[in-house]
Amino acid sequence: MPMQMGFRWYGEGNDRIRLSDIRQIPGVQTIVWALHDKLPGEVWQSAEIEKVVSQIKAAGFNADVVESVNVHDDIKIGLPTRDQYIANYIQTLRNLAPFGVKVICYNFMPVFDWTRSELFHPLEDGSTALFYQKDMIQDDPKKMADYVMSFTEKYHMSFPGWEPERMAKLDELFEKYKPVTKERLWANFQYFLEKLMPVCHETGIRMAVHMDDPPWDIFGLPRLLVDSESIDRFLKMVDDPHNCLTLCSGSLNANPENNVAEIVRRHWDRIAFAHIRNVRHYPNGDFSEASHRDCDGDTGILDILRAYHDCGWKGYIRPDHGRHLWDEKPGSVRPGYGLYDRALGIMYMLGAWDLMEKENK
Ligand code: CS2
Ligand code: MN
Repeated sequence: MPMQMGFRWYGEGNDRIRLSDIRQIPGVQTIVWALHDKLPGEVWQSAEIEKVVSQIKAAGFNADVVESVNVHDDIKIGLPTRDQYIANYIQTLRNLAPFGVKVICYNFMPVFDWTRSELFHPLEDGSTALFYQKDMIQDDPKKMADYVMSFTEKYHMSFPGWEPERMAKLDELFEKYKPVTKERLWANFQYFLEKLMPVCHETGIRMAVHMDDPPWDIFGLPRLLVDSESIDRFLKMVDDPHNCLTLCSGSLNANPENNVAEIVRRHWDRIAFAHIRNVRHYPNGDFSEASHRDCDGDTGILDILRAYHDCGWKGYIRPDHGRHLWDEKPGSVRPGYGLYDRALGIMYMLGAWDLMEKENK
């Protein structure tokens, strides 16, 4: 099977974008989905899975990739309760497999998923994009969480990894993470994955960890998947073809030292899922997200696509965050997940890909 283009969809009633809209973007085969009302640690029931998968299939797509089945904090912290949460996670995998799910994207970041200081930062062309102002994300996690939560309240829109239920207990969560050094977190990660591998072998599901975003420690919380060395360590730690990566170009390239194309060439056979996102750096360490066009950012999108193509890579790929364009405004669009810029991103990626295919013939 060749590379498969995907599009992330938040589900009926939870996403203004309809499957029929996505159908009109050339080349999309896979809907990247999740049960977004599930809290980390809850079992996804077959009937709930069936409902969403049947909508996806009826619209003419496959439902091969789930993003994300979130990992409960107790597993990351390594509390005795983790075994029950791991058992629940395994049950979710077993429930997903009969519906043809092949890849699970997840992350292992303490407390927060992606972190930004601004969700609708104005760009020169009149669009807006997610923005990271370095000096805003230093010592006060509350301020940032309040900013994201005020958005959630105002627009009745919650984000995966930013569940209000968890954010309400931020102090408690930070307290629980206190003993979790970087090495402990690695050990807890290994424990989790080793428990999962047998069920991955049984079901064929590949676990694909997302890179940490941004790829450095924030608010004193350790982050693991931040560069080439840590990716090597991760893949060796559980050296199993079912232990894979979601290689997110924009997350990694938030640190301009990271060369994503090089990582693709080294580990393409362990990359189950590729996120393509472009980032523009400012000299003071701030960064903004950008269109997928290579020259609009500093991520090296064309080199990355060429690396995947050269390696004969056959995984799932999707445009990651895009800018908000035209009528996409706070309240009408999920930050980073508008229709237009991601659709443009797909056309850009497929344009480059088709040309490389043609040249190879
Ligand atoms: C996503 C991540 O929006 C994004 O940046 O790529 O939030 C991703 O879904 C999670 O980290 C995976 O668990
Ligand atoms: Mn990503």
